[in-house]
Amino acid sequence: MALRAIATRKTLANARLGLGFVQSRSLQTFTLPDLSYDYGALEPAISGEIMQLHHQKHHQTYITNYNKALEQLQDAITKGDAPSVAKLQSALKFNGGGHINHSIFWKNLTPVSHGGGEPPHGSLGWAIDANFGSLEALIKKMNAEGAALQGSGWVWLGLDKEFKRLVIETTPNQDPLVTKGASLLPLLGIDVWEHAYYLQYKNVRPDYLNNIWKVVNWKYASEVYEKECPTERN
Ligand code: MN3
Repeated sequence: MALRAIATRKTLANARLGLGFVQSRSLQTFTLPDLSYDYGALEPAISGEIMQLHHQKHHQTYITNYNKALEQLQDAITKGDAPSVAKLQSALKFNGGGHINHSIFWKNLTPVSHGGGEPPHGSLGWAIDANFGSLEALIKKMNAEGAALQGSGWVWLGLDKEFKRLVIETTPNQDPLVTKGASLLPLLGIDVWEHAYYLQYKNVRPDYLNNIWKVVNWKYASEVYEKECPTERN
């Protein structure tokens, strides 16, 4: 995730700590991560127009509003303004979640020429078979849950780090997977907001869900899984 440390605009002149100096604090803000492929490279599964708007406009807006909320949060904390701290929580969850989720989503996709849609090899492939019966069964289940999700949200393949098992979950709005459990690690997230498919698929979310698997980057999901559940070598 792109991180940038900037000095806050306000030098915290009233944050004297009784030690005779003024503590200068910095605020970490976020920037739009680059994609590792061109906007049009996922066609025909996802159009270049969708990818460009989704990345440059939608994701950027979550980041802009997240940074704003973080700045306001720091301000409110400095002032001991508890009501403002409480009021900011929903903006932090929504925009911070939007940034977290989209940063994962871009890595979950890759052009066919770079292995998009190639089934996972190794331990993630075995875990999928053990948990769901087959990759086809997993896809069917995620598509069904994604299609049934009311309004906007995400459908996830996650790893429960505590029990070392795979789970399928959905989250509403921009809630990140961790809101469903602290031990849940996202391997693959599919954005089912209309902005992710409407320009190409109109109201037919199931067609978008069927086609997105052609550009899913299972290599990324496998790497995240392997890191958490290293293959035992005999
Ligand atoms: Mn989106």
